[in-house]
Amino acid sequence: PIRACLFDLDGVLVDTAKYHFLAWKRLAEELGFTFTEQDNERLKGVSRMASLDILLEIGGVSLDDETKLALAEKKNGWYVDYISHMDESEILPGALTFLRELKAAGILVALGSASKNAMTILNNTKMVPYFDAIIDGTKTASAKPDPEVFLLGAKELNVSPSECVVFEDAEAGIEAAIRAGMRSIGIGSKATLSRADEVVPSLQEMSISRLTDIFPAQ
Ligand code: G16
Ligand code: MG
Repeated sequence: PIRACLFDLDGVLVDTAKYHFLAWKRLAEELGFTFTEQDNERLKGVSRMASLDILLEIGGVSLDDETKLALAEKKNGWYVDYISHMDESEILPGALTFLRELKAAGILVALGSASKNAMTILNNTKMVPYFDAIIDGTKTASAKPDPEVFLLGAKELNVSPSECVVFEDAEAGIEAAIRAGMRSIGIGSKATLSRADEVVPSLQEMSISRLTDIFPAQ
């Protein structure tokens, strides 16, 4: 049976990708090259330092580690400033309805995000009360596609991976779910999330009855 649902944050519950994009674009412009929305797709679900490496590769720039750390901090400063203005209106359609339905049914809920800023986002959007466990980038050593973030979630909820369903918008996140031995539902397009057990355009298409259709109890 399914006892727990684990949610990615950016791209599943909120659209913070647009703020990451604004901040990375600003950094790229300072460094003298352009960074497009299409380039930004490559950063989704990827950790901050790995994102910077991809950005620098796109710009054809190579820098030492100390400079890179300073640039990552600069980008994060801008990003933190953008997300400090977030509120409940930025929760993606269908997310709250589904979280409430899960809570009412006694299905456990965890966050599994790569972001070190997840708590700020959950606080500003008032989503904290929906979670039985919160695992974010401050608690993990290895980034997705490593399964660590989801395995820690299952551990904290006291459930086994086979009882968990992961909701993810990034390919690396689906891969992490598979490596964790969990079921997964992709949020977005079938083309990029082909390895997920099922793909839906948004959480608006999700409900417990849909979940049991996708994963019938054996
Ligand atoms: C999010 C975003 C990524 C971002 C990462 C780290 O992951 O999708 O673009 O680079 O977190 O964020 P921060 O710089 O705030 O630590 P997720 O796992 O919520 O999709
Ligand atoms: Mg994501």
